[in-house]
Amino acid sequence: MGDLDGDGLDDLVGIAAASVGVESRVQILRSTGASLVLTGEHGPGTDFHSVQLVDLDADGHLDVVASGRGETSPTPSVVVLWMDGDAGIAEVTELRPFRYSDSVGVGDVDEDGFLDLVVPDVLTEGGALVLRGDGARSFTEGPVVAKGTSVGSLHLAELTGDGHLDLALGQAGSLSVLAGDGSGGFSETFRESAEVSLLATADLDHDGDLDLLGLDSYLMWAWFNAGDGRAFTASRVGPESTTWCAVLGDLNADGRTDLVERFYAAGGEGVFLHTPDGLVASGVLQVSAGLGTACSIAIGDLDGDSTVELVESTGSGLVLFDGACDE
Ligand SMILES: [Ca+2]
Ligand SMILES: [Ca+2]
Ligand SMILES: [Ca+2]
Ligand SMILES: [Ca+2]
Repeated sequence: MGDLDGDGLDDLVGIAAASVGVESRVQILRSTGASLVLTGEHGPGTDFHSVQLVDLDADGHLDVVASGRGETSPTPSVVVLWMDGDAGIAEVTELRPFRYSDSVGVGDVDEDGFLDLVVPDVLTEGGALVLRGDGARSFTEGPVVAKGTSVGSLHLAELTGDGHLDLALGQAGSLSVLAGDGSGGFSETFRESAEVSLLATADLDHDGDLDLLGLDSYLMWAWFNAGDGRAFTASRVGPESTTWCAVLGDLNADGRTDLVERFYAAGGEGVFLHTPDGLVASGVLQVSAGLGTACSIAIGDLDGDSTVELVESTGSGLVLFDGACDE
């Protein structure tokens, strides 16, 4: 979610999931405060799995980075929708095909003032490819990080405390952290055995550094940063149940990151809310049957009441939890 038209209300960018014979589409849904109106659509064309909203060309309007896993379709699996500031699509850039490219890192890794992309690239050389942005809607292929490895999940964040963006990689059989040098290069500072997907970062223990969060064998783990990105302490968080997806956000406006998980539960599937203070579980927000295995949760303020809403895609529609997250 993000404010695409500058009216102060968060708008929604979603993925209309693929079905048999139909590929997925990215849909732009503008919030009027009372309802959501479809204002743009891209696709079908690839199996989109995730979207990110970021102003890539620095024109003051949020743009959309949509990415897919590239498993069912060899078509471009990373697409940038350049938005017009009124929740419409002004221009589309389709990058070349990747595979498992649903987690795209966005940040200025070479510190030239323009945002860059880092994309897992199992299809060609392995590792993750740096795509340097020029601020004018085009990208130049840069170095391949961790060449030859199978990267399934990736997250770009400052983990080492030196001000340069670093990379966390969920590779086949390992979790690793690579320190960025500020010019687009990365070198490994940490590695341990794990099979991590859905990598994310947040300061989970409120000690001033970003920690790692991810799924290992469908269970949520946190890796607490010692501060320099070289040592992390692994700790289980969340329900002892298969988790499909998760999202981080500040649900109760206390300035601390909360975690919402979609997980398998007896009688259906649940949405689990972690409150702050060391990720102590606060319990099940909702358990309902028939949510399906499609995985999409978003947090934002759709109606402008200054409390966030939690939106769940059910595969057949959207479920909205409005301001339901006070402790
Ligand atoms: Ca923009
Ligand atoms: Ca850059
Ligand atoms: Ca760093
Ligand atoms: Ca921390």
